[in-house]
Amino acid sequence: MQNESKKSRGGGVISRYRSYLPVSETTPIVTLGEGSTPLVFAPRLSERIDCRVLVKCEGLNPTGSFKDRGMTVAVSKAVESGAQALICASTGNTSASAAAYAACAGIRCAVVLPAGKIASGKLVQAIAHGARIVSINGNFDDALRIVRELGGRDEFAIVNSINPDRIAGQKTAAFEIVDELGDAPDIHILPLGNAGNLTAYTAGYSEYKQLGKSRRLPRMIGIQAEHAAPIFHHRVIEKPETIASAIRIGNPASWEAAQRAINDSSGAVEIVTDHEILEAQSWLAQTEGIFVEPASAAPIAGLLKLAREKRRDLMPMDATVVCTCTGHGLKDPEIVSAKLAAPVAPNIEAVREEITRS
Ligand code: AN7
Repeated sequence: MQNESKKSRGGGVISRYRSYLPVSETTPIVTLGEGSTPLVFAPRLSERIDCRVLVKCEGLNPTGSFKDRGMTVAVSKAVESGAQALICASTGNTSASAAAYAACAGIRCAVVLPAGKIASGKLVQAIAHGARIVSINGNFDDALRIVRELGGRDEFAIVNSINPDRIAGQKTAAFEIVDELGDAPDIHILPLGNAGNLTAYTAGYSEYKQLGKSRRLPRMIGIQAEHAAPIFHHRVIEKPETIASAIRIGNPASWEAAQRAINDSSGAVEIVTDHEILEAQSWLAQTEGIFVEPASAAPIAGLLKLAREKRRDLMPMDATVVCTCTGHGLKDPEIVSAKLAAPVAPNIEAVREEITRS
């Protein structure tokens, strides 16, 4: 009975793509049923940029971000190797995911976070799942440096994307897209923080092409926030700043691999301002009905900018474009709730006036 209930739990990316992942018959699978996320056609966005745009809604994973795909593999492997605790640095989503998968596995989890820079939804998740939270007076890059040292020294398994099992799990998003479309898209666009996800998609698309499951490799386009754009500027940014706290990163761990993937695919790195990110977030929510967190609105802002600048070299008319929206809008409620108007008097006139106010 117990075995049966374990077997039927979730599904998830390991059960869907087992032969492509570094697991064996004996690996204990830790899953929350991640993956198989919707790939949604976005008609108004398509019209605005004269391409066929599909949004991969990664906010619909169990903890609300793409991190779960990598976490199921990394945590399963960590448990297999006997780890008693996980550790990660995070701008928020990795810690939320690690905390949930550690709880599922029945092991401890410690997360090292830049104090005051984690969106409230993500912080609440880490607390709810019982992680040990250590806030530092530093940024994400400082946190990752500390975690690298601690992980090497103590009994912790590091579950940041410097762990290759994370990248292996995340490449399943590219498999899903090809399986659904019958080929890879012409262009794939996504936010760039530590650059692990762009590296993972590239690995997934390449593997499928080698196996003859697709005919082409997409042009990979990464979007960074203007003041947190080390890859765009080709230099470490000591004090990165952006409203999109998930990608507030100045020294990406997968920098070289991502740069190579972008070059090899005739891709590009572009930057967008915080204002453009917030505009894109609100526009996507109000015209397509898709609510994503600010970091995930960055590639939408990037698409709109490329269209505005008529960059047909990068984005030819009628190309099929997949945009990964990496995290759910509910992760960062403060960004939006500030727009709420003040309460009015409890009578019909006041309510009607408020409704019809332009
Ligand atoms: C919503 O959680 O780095 O380029 O510590 O949460 O693969 O780093 C999150 C990154 C994009 C960037 N969108 O992806 C963390 C963390 C969202 C994110 C990224 C992140 P990578």
